Amino acid sequence: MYTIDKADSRGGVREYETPRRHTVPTCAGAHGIPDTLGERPFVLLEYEKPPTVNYTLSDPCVTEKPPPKMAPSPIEMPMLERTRLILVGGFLGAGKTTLLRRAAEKLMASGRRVALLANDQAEGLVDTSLLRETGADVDEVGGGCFCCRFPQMMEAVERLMRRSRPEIIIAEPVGSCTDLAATVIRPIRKMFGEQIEVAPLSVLIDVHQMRIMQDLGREFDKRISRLPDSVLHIYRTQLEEADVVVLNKCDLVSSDDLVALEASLADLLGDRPRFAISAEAGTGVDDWLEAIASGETESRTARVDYDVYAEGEAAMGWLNANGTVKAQADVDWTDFMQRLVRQIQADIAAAGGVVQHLKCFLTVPRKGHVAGNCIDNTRPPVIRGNLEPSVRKANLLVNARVLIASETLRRVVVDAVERVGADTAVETRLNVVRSFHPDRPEPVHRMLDS
Ligand SMILES: Nc1nc2c(ncn2[C@@H]2O[C@H](COP(=O)(O)OP(=O)(O)O)[C@@H](O)[C@H]2O)c(=O)[nH]1
Ligand SMILES: [Mg+2]
Repeated sequence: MYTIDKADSRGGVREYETPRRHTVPTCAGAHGIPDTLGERPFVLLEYEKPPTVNYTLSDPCVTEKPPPKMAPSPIEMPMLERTRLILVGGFLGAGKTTLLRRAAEKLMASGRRVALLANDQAEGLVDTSLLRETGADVDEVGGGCFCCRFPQMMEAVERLMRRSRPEIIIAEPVGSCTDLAATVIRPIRKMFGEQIEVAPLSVLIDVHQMRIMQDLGREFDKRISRLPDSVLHIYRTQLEEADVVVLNKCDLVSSDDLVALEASLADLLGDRPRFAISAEAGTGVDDWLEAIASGETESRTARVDYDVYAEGEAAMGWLNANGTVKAQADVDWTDFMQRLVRQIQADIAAAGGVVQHLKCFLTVPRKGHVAGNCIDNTRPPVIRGNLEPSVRKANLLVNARVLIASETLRRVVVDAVERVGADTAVETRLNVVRSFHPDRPEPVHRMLDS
């Protein structure tokens, strides 16, 4: 049980119930900031009484954006006194980033100030680049999930609040992360409740992932899903703590299939609010936004077994790489991206891996981008965006989350990038390649009581 008393806030030793029970000394002063933050300023983390953040137009840190020229609001949302934090969880590839983009566009078109927060186990995120294209202010927490990097998350929230004074911040936790209610939502409500209001927790599951859950419900042969039980534990606990469940990619199934999938969701979740949407097409997104526009999260505690959760995360090889591509002549960059994603996907399958999410991104600042995505070993990649054939140099990002050994993943990606370069007469260079297995989740806080 988490307790906080006056002795804590005067710099004593606070005990947290974390997966591996340990004590966290609040030696960085009354703020409880882990030593790793050193002397860096951190305004929001006041435990006893969070300071009221009064931003004025004369505040030199505030960049006042011109009011958006927008159509009248189609989204019904009350005026907000506190910054509203909308967390959108869900497994890798469920469509969180796509939904964040869509939601930000809609809210900004309604005249709302919106900021977005991405999160990953390492830096160099495709998602951050994609989110920036909405025109919203974007920040990123790298190097670990929100729960294990809670102070960094709140630093990023503060940066966003100072930079663009958002009414709404939409945040996307790492797709393999669960137990958000206990490790992120309750700590925020407890420590920053005066400034931040946490919306009902939305958890996305796409129609393919829902089929896996549906089949498991029918005691279907688990091997078909090719997912270890530890990974399915993450799927289950993510849904368990959801206030609102969003079934995404409904454009990919027939209306009969959709009825069946929704019925399975109802079996799993009882009468919890559910939405069937297509984040890509925008269908159903307004209804979801209106539903989470008011009210606060119930913060339900999921029954997370940290040993199994850690095993599920560690089953995944994680790779973030960045580099450049250069061409001497015109190149069809969409075709290049198609080949690149297909090659990596095929090589991963040949090496015995199972793709959870593979994202590649080619970008030329202010000129455009091409993004390639695939979420399993077999479905063809989805390619979006455009780069003119005359582009001679672009930046390349590769993010891969795969059930495979991280060293194998590294070799596969490096070789595939080189091979596709050679086949297309494009000079490819990877400057930084980080590949690893996520560490055991060690949340900074874990509050099991509402
Ligand atoms: N058909 C379809 N594809 C979608 C939809 N939403 C997302 N996607 C695709 O699913 C893939 C993963 O999406 P992304 O937003 O990156 O997932 P995340 O890992 O949860 O952030 C991408 O190829 C998206 O284009 C949708 O509503 N319909
Ligand atoms: Mg994402």
